[in-house]
Amino acid sequence: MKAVAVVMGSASDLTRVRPVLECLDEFGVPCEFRVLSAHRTPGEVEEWAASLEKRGFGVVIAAAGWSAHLAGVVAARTVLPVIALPLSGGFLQGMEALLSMVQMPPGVPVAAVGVDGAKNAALLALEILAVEDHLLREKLRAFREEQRRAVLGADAELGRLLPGGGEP
Ligand code: RP5
Repeated sequence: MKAVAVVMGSASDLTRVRPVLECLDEFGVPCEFRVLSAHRTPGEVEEWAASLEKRGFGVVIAAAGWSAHLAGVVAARTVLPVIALPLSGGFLQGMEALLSMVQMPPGVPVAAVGVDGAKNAALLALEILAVEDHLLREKLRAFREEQRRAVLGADAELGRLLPGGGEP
């Protein structure tokens, strides 16, 4: 099974990034997790990103806040798919990070999820790995089914509790 490489720009990002690690762990998918900054440790980011493909990683998640160029810098050094996770916490509540990430100039793309969309970043990474991993695909299908049941359970429960709720 290929692994997921996860990087965040600062230790101060951990609270918002933790759901990535929890989700990958729930699915039993290995990951490497680093704190590296595009502007404070540019050499190390480049070296790390350039090493990923030959070390068996299949996809990268790069999380950062403020004017977030980490995902783009990582993408510049690898042809592995890079998922950009913009984080809130900056002056513009994550809008600056979102735009920095989603508006990559043509030629070196990153796939951006929503602000603080850590769980979606992890799920998207899993879906990318699942293209070549039948077992992981089955786990993702089971997860979707769990969600379906949870919504239908809530629907039935509210139908019992509230006037007008539930099926006629
Ligand atoms: C970004 O700058 C980091 O991803 C973090 O979100 C933000 C602030 O970093 P610290 O000053 O808290 O280290 O590079």
